[in-house]
Amino acid sequence: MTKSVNPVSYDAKDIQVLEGLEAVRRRPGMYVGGTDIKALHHLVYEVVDNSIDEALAGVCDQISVIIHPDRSVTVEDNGRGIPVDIHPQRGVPALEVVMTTLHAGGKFGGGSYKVSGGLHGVGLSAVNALSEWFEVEVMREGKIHFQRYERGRPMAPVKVIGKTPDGASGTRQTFKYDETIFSGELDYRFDTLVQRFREMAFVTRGVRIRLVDERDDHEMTFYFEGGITSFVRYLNRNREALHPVVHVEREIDGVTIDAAVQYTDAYAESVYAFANTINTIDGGTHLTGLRMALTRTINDYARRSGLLKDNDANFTGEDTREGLTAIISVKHPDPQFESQTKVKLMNPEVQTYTQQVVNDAFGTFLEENPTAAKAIVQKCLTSARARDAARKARDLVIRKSALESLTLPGKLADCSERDPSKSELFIVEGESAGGSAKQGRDRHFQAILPLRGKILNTERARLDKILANNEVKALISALGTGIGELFSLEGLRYGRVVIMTDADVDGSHIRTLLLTFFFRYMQPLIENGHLYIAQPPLYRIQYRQQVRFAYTEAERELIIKELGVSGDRVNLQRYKGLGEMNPEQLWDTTMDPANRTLLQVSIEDAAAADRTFDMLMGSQVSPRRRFIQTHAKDVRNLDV
Ligand code: 0RA
Repeated sequence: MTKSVNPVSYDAKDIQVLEGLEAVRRRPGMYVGGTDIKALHHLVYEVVDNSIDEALAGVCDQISVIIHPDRSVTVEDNGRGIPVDIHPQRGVPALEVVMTTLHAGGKFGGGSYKVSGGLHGVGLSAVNALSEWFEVEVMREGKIHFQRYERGRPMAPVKVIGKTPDGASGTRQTFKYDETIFSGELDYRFDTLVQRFREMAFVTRGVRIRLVDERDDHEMTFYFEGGITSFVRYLNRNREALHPVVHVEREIDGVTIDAAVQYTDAYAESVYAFANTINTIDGGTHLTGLRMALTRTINDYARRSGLLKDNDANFTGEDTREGLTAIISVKHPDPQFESQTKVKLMNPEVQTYTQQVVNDAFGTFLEENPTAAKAIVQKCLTSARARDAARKARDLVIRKSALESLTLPGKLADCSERDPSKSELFIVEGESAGGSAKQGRDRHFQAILPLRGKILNTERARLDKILANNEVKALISALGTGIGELFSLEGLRYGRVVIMTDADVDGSHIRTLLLTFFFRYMQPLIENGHLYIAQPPLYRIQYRQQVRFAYTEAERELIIKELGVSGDRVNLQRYKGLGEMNPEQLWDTTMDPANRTLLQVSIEDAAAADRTFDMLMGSQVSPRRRFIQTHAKDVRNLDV
């Protein structure tokens, strides 16, 4: 490294800062997990996490996130504002320290700063380093302070640019990710952000999170007065509850335990665990604590009340989970996670605390509400009896499907390539789309499996019913892997499995069902990157001899602009389904490896679909219909 010969501008600390930011830019993977679309969303989460921390501290109740058309993002809160007083060691405003020093967060403003996040917790400085530009406005003590950074470096000292309205305070941050670092066709996905902010709003009671998408003028606001009690009601809105939501919130040793529990008449379990507002999809000690407490209190109650007789066995954990909907959300000053990608909370003390808190609250609830308690125990009894029978039936189906997979289904249009690493299977919905796909494909390496209509439109679909479904059986046979415990990648006949459905509500419903199926029965297929979603275009745009395809609304406008004619002189066709495309168009736009875009499905995508599926299934028909209709104009909402 060359020595700095400039005596005025840099001292040792500044050099450290620049080296820190340079390290982030050189190895973004270490700080935000990569340079792909997921990492891009992490930038937003990181910035929002800081505002959520203000909300958790009880000094902020409004957060706005705005996605601008130029792909910059604004995050605004009405918290106390990032401190701007001069930092004693560094001699610059604290704001600048936060923005330029790695992991600066915990080091000032009291040890308790930074509760949310924690998974990535890399701080604003990492986002700053990875942004082409980053502007901060702080409203504090009557003044508006401003600073702009480019690629992590301040362009000028913090400057006062105005007065705040009476008593107002807060922070507004706008940043544009650096396109030299995050490359490729990247853009924010509204639905991905919606999912995250909805959850954050649920587990941070009283905060209002507004998400605005200026790209297509569309916004959503999340505010849940009841916190996770609202969350449980929301999850159960299509189910019959056996009792009101049981809620408890308590702090032990600086750890806040927030739990909400409600049993329903459904079969499935819907339990979600959060640590510092992050959805810990792999669970952890908080989830274990919750489950153990429920099993234990229900067993205790059932014994004491004589509902379980002396020679009856205790309920197992599984018995007490059928029909259970619950949220466990903990806030921990020092969360330990299993690893970067697997989201699992490891702090051992959290299990003890959670168990204690839920034991007390749920035990008391059962004692004081005998009618509800009896209904819950009854449910567990039924579940225990059904479990043996169900397990036997299910094993039979799994074994049978393994046998049946020896014969290929009749409607599979197979390819000639036998090497799985070179072949692809398109799962296509509907007869006409299946026809186009069969004609349009390259039969050397592309196989087509058409599925008929709503493959699994079963209310409260039980696992064995799903597996017995003919369409699903065909799918299992075509893949050659078996399912469940008998799944093996060795038998996989196609290296790429592509779900190709219409861009409408039915299409996204079927996609959700398929993703759920793969998530539950063929997880290794997803984990090993074999599952994809095809991206058919939304529009065909023709002007004289030129034909172009647009995959998003924004792209449609861009193309029309590029063609240099007014919108009404082009011939615009909106594809309502794959079946409307002729075979050549389907090949050109969606199937040809040289032109197409495939979305690789991650395990998080599939888990999210599984949750959506959970919401789609319910015992009452009309609310389910309502869910689908409310989202009908926003198809991408199901496109998790
Ligand atoms: C450190 C200390 C204090 C507030 C913050 C940071 C803070 C950070 C961010 C980031 C986005 N919005 C924010 N709002 C506040 C507390 C300062 C005090 O005691 O007044």
